[in-house]
Amino acid sequence: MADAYVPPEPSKMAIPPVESPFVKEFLSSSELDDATKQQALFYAENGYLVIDLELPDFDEMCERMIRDLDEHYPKVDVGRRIDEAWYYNDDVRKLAAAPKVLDVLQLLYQRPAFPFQTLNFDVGTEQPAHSDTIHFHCMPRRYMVGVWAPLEDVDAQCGTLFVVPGSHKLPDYDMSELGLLASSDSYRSYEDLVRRILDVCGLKSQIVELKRGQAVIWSANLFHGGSPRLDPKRTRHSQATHYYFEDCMYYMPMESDTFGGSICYREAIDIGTGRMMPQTYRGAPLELAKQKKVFRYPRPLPQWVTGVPRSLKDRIIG
Ligand SMILES: O=C(O)CCC(=O)C(=O)O
Repeated sequence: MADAYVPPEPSKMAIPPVESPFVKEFLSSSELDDATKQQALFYAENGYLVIDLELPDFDEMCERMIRDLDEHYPKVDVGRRIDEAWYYNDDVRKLAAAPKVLDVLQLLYQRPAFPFQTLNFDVGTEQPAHSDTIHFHCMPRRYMVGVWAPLEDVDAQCGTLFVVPGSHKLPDYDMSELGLLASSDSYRSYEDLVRRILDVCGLKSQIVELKRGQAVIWSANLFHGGSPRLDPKRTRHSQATHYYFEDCMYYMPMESDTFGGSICYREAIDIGTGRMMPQTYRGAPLELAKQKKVFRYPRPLPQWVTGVPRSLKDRIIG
């Protein structure tokens, strides 16, 4: 006799609970308090959430970061930013690993999150709308978020961040779906298409005005960017940190032809602990050292980074 049919269990799906069609079901059966459930529902609907960071001595920390990072900004007018300042700046690392952020992400995604990448800015980027899933993604999908924390109060005048509420529900397009080559040369066309997609879907951007000490979390596929700098004399000191969740495989969509079988995997270091994170695909370990194409962090890594496979230590890949 055939085994009795066992109906599938939505909580076992490889979709973050807060991004799942069953989000209301998950929340009603969870033990979260009502205020947290409301926040989770807001995030599920809109794709972003403003939180208080609750970091001690944050004013002093921000002033120190602004001062110490100054010499590291490239001397260019457009696209000025510092990649991976956590290599040498402890405050950047501390902000990236803020316990409150990790707690909220655990509540929303029901998995441990870890910061793997930072960007610091001294002025607004005026960057057109984009989804981070075009830059770095993972399998299962959408286990990635961005968190943006201003180091000073920010508003429309300084070109604060904007988000496009609800846009996270669009497909997480890759370059081939958009009819483009998977290459950074296609990025301008990607931005043009995104603008037209958001327009035709009637999705409107909204600026995020924040006080120092607050941060905005956005989901993997939420479209966002930098609003125009209405007062070009204003600074906009800020840090964007990107987070992955454990037990995933991490990769670089713009360097990959996923269905053509060419995937550019990426290293993922937990900036908080300094551990090179293990990766899995459908529960089985994924060995980066055996992959053809791997995006690596710039070498040399800080000495406190651990768990780097020997074969990855001196190989130039990607
Ligand atoms: O800071 C900004 O204006 C944009 C940041 C951003 O798009 C990102 O970090 O993904």
